[in-house]
Amino acid sequence: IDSIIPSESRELWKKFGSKEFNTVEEFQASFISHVEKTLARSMYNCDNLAAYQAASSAVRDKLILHWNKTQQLHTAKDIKRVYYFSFEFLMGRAMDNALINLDIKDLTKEGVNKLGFNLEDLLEIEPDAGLGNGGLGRLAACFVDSLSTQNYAGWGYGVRYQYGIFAQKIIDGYQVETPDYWLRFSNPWELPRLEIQIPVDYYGFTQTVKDLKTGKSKKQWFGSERVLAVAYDFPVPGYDTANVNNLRMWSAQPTTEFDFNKFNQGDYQNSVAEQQKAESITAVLYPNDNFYQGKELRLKQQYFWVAASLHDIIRRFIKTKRNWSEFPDQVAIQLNDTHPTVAVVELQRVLVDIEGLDWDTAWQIVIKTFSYTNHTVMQEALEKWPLDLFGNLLPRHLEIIYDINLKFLQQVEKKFPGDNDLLSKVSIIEESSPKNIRMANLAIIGSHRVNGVAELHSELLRTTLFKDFVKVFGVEKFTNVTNGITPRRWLREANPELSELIASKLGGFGYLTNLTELKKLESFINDSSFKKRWAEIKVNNKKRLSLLVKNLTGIDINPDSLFDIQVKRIHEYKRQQLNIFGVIHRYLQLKKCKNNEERVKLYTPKVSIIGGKAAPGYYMAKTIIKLINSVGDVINKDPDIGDLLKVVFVPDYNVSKAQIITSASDVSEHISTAGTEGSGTSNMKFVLNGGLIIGTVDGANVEITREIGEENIFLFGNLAENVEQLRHNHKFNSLENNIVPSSLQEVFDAIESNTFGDSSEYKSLIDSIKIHGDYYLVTDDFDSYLQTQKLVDDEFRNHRDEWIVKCISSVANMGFFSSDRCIQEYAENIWNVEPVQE
Ligand code: GPQ
Repeated sequence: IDSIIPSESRELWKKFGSKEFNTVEEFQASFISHVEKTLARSMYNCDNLAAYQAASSAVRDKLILHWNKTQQLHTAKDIKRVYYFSFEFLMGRAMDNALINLDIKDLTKEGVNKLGFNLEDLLEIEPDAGLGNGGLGRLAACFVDSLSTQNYAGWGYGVRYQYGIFAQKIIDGYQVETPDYWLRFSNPWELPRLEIQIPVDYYGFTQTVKDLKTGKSKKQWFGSERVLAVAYDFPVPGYDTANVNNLRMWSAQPTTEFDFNKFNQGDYQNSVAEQQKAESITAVLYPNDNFYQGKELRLKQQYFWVAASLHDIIRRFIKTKRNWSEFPDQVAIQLNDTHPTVAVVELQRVLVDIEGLDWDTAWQIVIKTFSYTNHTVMQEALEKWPLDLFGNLLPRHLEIIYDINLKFLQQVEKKFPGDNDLLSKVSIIEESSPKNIRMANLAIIGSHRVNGVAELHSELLRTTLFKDFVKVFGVEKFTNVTNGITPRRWLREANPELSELIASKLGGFGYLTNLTELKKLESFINDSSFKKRWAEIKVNNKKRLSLLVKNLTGIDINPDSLFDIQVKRIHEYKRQQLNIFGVIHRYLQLKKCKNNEERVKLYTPKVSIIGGKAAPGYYMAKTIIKLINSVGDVINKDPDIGDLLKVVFVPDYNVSKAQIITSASDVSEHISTAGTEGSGTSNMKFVLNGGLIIGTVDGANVEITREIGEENIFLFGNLAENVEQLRHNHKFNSLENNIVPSSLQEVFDAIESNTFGDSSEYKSLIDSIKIHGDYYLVTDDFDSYLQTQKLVDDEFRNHRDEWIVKCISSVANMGFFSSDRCIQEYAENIWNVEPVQE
């Protein structure tokens, strides 16, 4: 590798090169050195926060050494790298994960213990890196873990938001958002690369200029506002490997250039204030999930991140002194949803306007470089930028989009002469007023592969949302990669006892990197001591959750009850309303019983646990949260009910809480209207941790069923293929023409008679079902849902041994859902990259 250090000096470098700690004592030395020198403290004023920071810094140092070696190896091997462009990385906490992946947890525990600290307490101090909304951001986090673990040269590129997803407080039953200023203490897990400063321009105008080299005229963009993108690197350790990849996050900074105009007019104060505005670009994560909101600042964020990332990648490529045609042999870029799609245009701009390639050559490079993942078929989530807004902020990019579109539509016209309907559907420009730029169309046209995130979802893409593109490009361009989860965080870290039990049976932790090995658990299905231990662990995990619930809400729950959990973003399509209506129905039935004896005879004691954030502007989702809390308030203090039914809303659901919650379910709910959930990934987490699921035939539930067997899952509800017809039928709903089943009507009656407080708060929720078409088919699925809940109760109460067998045999068949498998599929079928071996 090139270096400015003369060869005779290199021996010295090697001699004094840093050594990583490998023993308890070496860790302690590093820890104390950080307390004293990094933190400027001593044993006399080292509190838990300082101890957390010192321990993290010690571990971080070790990671950095691995990181350096990894980057040297990748550069020396001169291999193709993959870059995962994601607007969100929902990483959660870093420390415990690093300890596990580096296999130094025991060592660190002992190390801090002898110095007077408790490791578990220190781990609790770390704030979550909540740089994402939900499944999409968490998927990106699982993917970078798998990229590292499987020795790929794979970087993530993202945005270093100063405020991640808001913290949720529940006050009087309502969601209240408070800012998540996660960087309030220095963050040991990031490396500021303040010297990596990439200028990003906005606004301005375009002009035809003469190229000095070629003498030809070409278009050029002159931006009128400039900010700097500064790199912050988050090392991503693999498990059981020295491979440490990089997650590079960009932060916006003002340029050091002056606004001379203002300065000359003596307005120094304002010239500085203007510059200060740059920082707002990466100030806050937009808190919407599965919903598009066309705000200029968001487009600014997107271009900022994408321009900086591409610039970084191109700089790295240029160092290899290759011909541009080799760019796609060195670089694969995955677009995580359409958020980074402007990258397609930016690369074309750089190649044509700056590097001087001809249009067609450049465009072939672009297409070979990019591929695109779609995560939803829901219309309200699709990004469509108003043309004027876009053209004002990025005038040259708009021109390039016009050219891309023109050439594309000419090809389509050639293949399908006169099919104007097709042309208007596949056009990047939506001829509405005002006109819009359809980012999904641009992403498809600019990529060589497009994938959905579960089989059903990918099939729906091919037959509905993207069917016109299938006509144009052929079906091979549209593929599926079913989502997965990292078993390191979601089993080893989230469920230490179960992961150890499994390791004891499978001969070690090898299964964590080869998850299909879980299959061998099937041979223990009749081993009664194994089953006993399995059940014990579940109870332990339920106790751990009970403690968390008590701390967060003051509610006492009984770990012997059936724990029924639904945690995910609150959304009408995910149907938390169906869940809470079911809870109310159960409550009403309990109240109808003659006496306690009858109640106890008929009902399985159950705790309904629901958690998740609503987008701050999503009124209906917030109404659902309020209803859940109000129902809980009534039921939890009803002396007739006692332990037979408890309702808990877990406030501020996030990754670190998920790590306690996922191992504690008996059943979890994944009950979206069929055809609406792209994949779902928490369904996989719950089953992997020995919980059963109650679900609709939607997203990855379908493949979970295929893998674990129909007998091990509680499916209910209408199928995706019937949804359109059912919705159509609802068009004629009205108060007169009532389609609400009597079971649900009973629930509505209870709400409307103020059983759970002022019913006017819930009017819009009930109206959306009763008179506004019930778009999410609550009425159609309610009775089927209740029946299935009955089945769950019965199995849990009367067939506990079979229940445990179901759980074990499900876990045994979950190997497919490792995110390692996803990454292998992407690597082979989409990126064309291979793992790097020393
Ligand atoms: N997903 Cl479009 C999000 O979390 N946010 C979004 O804005 C969009 C999708 C989810 C999707 O709803 C889940 O079904 C998937 O499992 C997840 O992406 C990862 O693919």
